[in-house]
Amino acid sequence: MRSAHVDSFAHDNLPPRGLQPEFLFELPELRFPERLNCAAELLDRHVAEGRGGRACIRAPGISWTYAQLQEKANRIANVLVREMGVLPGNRVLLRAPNNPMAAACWFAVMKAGAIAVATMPLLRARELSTIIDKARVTHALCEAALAEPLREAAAASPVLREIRLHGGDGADSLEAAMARQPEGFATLDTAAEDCCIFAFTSGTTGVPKATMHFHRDVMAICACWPRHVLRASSDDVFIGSPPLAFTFGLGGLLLFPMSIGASTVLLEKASPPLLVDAIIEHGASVLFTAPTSYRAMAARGAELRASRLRKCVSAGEALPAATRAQWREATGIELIDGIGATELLHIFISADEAGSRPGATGKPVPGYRARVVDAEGRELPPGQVGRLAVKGPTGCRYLADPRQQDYVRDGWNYTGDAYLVDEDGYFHYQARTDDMIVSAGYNIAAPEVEAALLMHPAVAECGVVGAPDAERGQVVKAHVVLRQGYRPGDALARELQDFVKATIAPYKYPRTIAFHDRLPRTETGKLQRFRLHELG
Ligand code: 3UK
Repeated sequence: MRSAHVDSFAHDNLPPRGLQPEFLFELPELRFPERLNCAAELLDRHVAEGRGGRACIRAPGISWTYAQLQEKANRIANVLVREMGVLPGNRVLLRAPNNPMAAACWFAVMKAGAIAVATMPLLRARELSTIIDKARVTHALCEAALAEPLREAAAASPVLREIRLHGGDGADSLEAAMARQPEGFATLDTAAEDCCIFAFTSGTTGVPKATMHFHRDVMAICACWPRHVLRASSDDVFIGSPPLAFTFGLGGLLLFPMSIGASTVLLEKASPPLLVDAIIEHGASVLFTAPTSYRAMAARGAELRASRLRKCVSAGEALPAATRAQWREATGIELIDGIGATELLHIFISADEAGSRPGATGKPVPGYRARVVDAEGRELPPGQVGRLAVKGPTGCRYLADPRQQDYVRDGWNYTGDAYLVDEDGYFHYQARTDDMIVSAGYNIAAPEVEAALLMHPAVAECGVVGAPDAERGQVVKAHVVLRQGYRPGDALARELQDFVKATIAPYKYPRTIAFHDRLPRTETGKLQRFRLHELG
């Protein structure tokens, strides 16, 4: 393989071959050429084949065609290469809310053969510093309104040379530089195995890990889940809440629509009420968001029934059966659940609307294999809970990180999830392996207790953890947010306890219940269980 990278940092820091997962390319659509640039495939190809006039990216007050996005990306790529001195293989940090310029910057980095390090808008200087140091970030493109923490982090970095701001004004803005540059740019002829993104894990605890992905990986995820499970069409309008810095959002809101010539709506703010408004206003038909957001949007089901919404994807957290039913009753739409991971880039177990089963995530996505194994890596029979192991065309490569050995063993990717497979080959999520509560010798999966609580009409949101207990080791504790019209108190706590006992095995019931106004969640919609422990 002849790399196009001049800066070999990524290549030099790949995990050793023996610690990398096995990669599978059995499907014909996964036989990629040796030379591949994902921007050529996802963007340039549409223009070259005469689809440049089609709508590509929409946002409040903005609508760009494929040709317009290409022109912006080309101009930015020229700024990167000619003005900022970005070399192929350099790391370019991206910091912006989901908006059209964020997408143009991402494609510019791909076109220049550099590596995009997208960051969550809410990160502060300290967190940005960790990322800049780890990824040896050399350059940054940043939304002006979010510049301050990045400037602070940059001041402490010997490697980060230049930050260019967009979305503000001034003679030194990215937009001013773009206007000086030509509208043409020859997308770099990269190797399929050249790195193009470092995606940091959204990890709820610990030092963040950087996952490394190739141009081929980006195209591989487009060829698997969207093509075989989602099956959207070029007339679909995609929309959703996950940040583009989260690979769930990058895939769902940018790569997948563009891989089929469809259009996407990028929203800087996508809280449940704003998301519903935007779905209606933009006539969106394919939605990506997390379970907690579906629960909050269900109240406006009647409006959504009258909209063009037709496909709804849930990921990031387990989808409780009650949430699936609530959404179907509210909107008439069956949710498409899928488990993905930053390490594997996108969804690898899922089910389409017709194949869905309440309480199950689904089956391995074509292109991937999955199994449930015991602590020694032996496959378990149906019905037994064990560790989830996955392999496919994408897989875990941590940037210079000893934790590679924990995630990849014998060629399989271990996601850290406890699962069981039923007799029909459906995979049922139980918990994160470290979220199993052990109470008086019983293993209790926190999400199972949460799913039961959510079936009670009083419960809007809940999070279950193991609280330390002298006698039982741990006891099940539930943190509950009530729906409007319900009052917290001992009577309701007892009612919820009895309800759980009648719904699942009685020993799993929460011995203590605390009521809250909201639960702590990450920017990606995940419950922060460690913070529930802190709530006491
Ligand atoms: C959990 C799920 C049950 C699971 C992601 C879609 O979430 C994504 O990536 P992260 O690296 O987290 C991975 C972990 O999150 N999880 C995700 N989806 C589900 N658990 N049911 C689900 N449907 O613990 C997994 O190991 O933040 C999701 C696409 C791309 C992604 N990066």
